[in-house]
Amino acid sequence: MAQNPAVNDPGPGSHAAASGGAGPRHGLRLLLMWIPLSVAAILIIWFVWYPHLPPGDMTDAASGQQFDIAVLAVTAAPVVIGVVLYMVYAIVVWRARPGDDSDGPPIHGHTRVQAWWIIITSLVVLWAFAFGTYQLAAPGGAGGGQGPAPIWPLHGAQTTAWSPQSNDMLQVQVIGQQWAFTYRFPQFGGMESTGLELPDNMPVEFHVTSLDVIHSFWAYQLGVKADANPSVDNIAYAKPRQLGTFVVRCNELCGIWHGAMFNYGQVVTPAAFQAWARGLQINELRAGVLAALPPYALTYDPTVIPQLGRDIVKVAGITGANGYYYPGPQAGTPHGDPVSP
Ligand SMILES: [Cu+2]
Repeated sequence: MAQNPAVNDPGPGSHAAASGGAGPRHGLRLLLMWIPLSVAAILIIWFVWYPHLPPGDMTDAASGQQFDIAVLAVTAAPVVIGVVLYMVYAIVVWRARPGDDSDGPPIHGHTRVQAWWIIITSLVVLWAFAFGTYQLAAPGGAGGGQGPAPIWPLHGAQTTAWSPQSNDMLQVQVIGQQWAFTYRFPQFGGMESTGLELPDNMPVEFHVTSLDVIHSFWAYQLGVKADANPSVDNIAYAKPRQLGTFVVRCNELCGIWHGAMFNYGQVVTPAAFQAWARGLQINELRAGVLAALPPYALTYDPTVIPQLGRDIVKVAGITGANGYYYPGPQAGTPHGDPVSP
């Protein structure tokens, strides 16, 4: 292998200049370019990008996620800029000139550079770990489903009758089934609705469950996402802080109409919410809906809900998983019939 002629002997290429003490101070040059680029990137991320980042700031959970993304982007930007800047600098300054077939200078370990490399990368990783772990817990589990016994609850008073004047926790049961979400409100007589309204500036406790397969309750603007499993009471929290409309989507492939499994919700004033919920409760009481619904429970087994009546189960096929949504093989449909009930 050809040896580079003496390293101190300025050759025709740039290698010698790069390694010698007499050449330009590349580290300083890179630093002087890296600092203003990083500062500019951080300012742009924080003041221009951050306010528009998903998922917005409609709830405490959503704005927490928005903050996390902005902080991690600010952390990552100087690293990305450093890598790209070094690559561009190397291509421009250290590339071999035409006709230069010599090897680069032999490079040995550099204790100080290696030590700083390990220290800085370790600090960045530890920061991301500590920040991410803390932000996962606050506020109230960051809008994620925590299972039936949350270890990061949101502050709020647990009551049997919800009132807009105090800090009462609103309990909302989210029921997923193929292919719709419905919502039950135990503090309003177990009333069930097809749309979701929430009171502004009040803590909300979602109890997410399913009647059949696994769905996922994803209220994007609320920053809430929780799996809906049959016979599991999955709890998630959020506290709205803005009036407006939000979308609820199923985020777990759950069958042929999964893509159509969405509806809309609204954050309204606490008084408007109370009027809406009470109105529905009274209507459902009058119409006999409350009496026909199964008693409010944290989970349901649709195959044993006596209130539905056997005829309904046979005809409409609302038994959920392994039920009549997908009738098994029969005469004429040897592979089952996933379409007609
Ligand atoms: Cu679904």
